[in-house]
Amino acid sequence: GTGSEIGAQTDYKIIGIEPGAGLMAQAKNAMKDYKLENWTLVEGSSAAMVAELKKAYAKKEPIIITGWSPHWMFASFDLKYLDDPNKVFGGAEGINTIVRKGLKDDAPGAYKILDQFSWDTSDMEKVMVDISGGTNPTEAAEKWIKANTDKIAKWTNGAQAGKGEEIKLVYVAWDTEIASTNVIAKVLEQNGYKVTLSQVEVGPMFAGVANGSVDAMVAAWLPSTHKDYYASYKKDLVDLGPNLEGTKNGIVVPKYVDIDSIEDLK
Ligand code: PBE
Repeated sequence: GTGSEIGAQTDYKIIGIEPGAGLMAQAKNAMKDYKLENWTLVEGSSAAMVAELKKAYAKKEPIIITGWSPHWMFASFDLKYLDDPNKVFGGAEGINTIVRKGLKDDAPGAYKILDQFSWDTSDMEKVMVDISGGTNPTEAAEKWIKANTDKIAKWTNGAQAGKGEEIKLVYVAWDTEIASTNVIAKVLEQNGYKVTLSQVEVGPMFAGVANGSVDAMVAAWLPSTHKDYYASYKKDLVDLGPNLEGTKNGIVVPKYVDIDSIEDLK
C-alpha cells in the first residue's frame, strides 16, 4: 500500500526534534495509535530537523517531519499537515505565560507586563521570519516593538516601572520561543528591568520556574503539548494564561509527497 511505498522512500523515518519536546511524546503516541510499528522517530533538534527538510526539499525527495505552527518553514516551503483523524495531536492549543510564586510581590511591574502580554500568530511570525532571514533575535524583537507601539502600550498599561531589578527568563530554542522571549525581554528592559535569558531543555524550564531559580517563561504549550510537565509542576507555578492562541502540532510533509493522512503511513 501507500505506507510501504513512502516507508521505503524515507527509510521508515520520521524526523523528530529534541527528545523532551511535547511534540515528540505526541508523535510516539501517534505511532502507537496508528500502528506504525515499522517506523522510527528520529531524535535530534529543531535546527537539525529543518536542515533535513531543506536538503530533501531541494531535491524534491520525500521526507516526513514532526512540525508545528506558527513556524517560518510554512512560509519558506510548501508543506501540509497530515490528517490526524484520531486527534492524537490534540485540539485547540495555545502558549501560556507562567511565572514563579512570589514574583508578583517582588517585581509587580514585571508581573503585570507578563500578565498582559498577548499577541497573535501573525505578530510572532513576523519576528520569526526576520530571525530565519538572518536578523539577530534582539534586533528582530526591537524592530517588531517599534512597529507595534499600540500593542506594547496595552502590555505595559498600569505597570509600575522597575528600578533595575533582575528578571530571569527561561526558554527552549524553538523558533517560536526565541521570538516571544526576545520580544518580552526587550519590553521588560524598556520598562526598567535588567533581563537575563537562559536557554534550557523543556523539563528544566518548568523545573526552574517551579523552584524559583528563574522568574518566568512564555513558552508553555497547553493544554496538550506540555501537559505532563504542567501536571508535575502545577502546584508550584503561577499560570498567567495564554499569551497566544491557535498553535498546532502534527506530522508534516512537503506538498509534493502524495499522502494526506497519518493513516496512509500504515
Ligand atoms: N514545539 C514548539 C514544542 C513547543 C514549542 C511544538 C516544538 C514542544 O513540542 O514541546
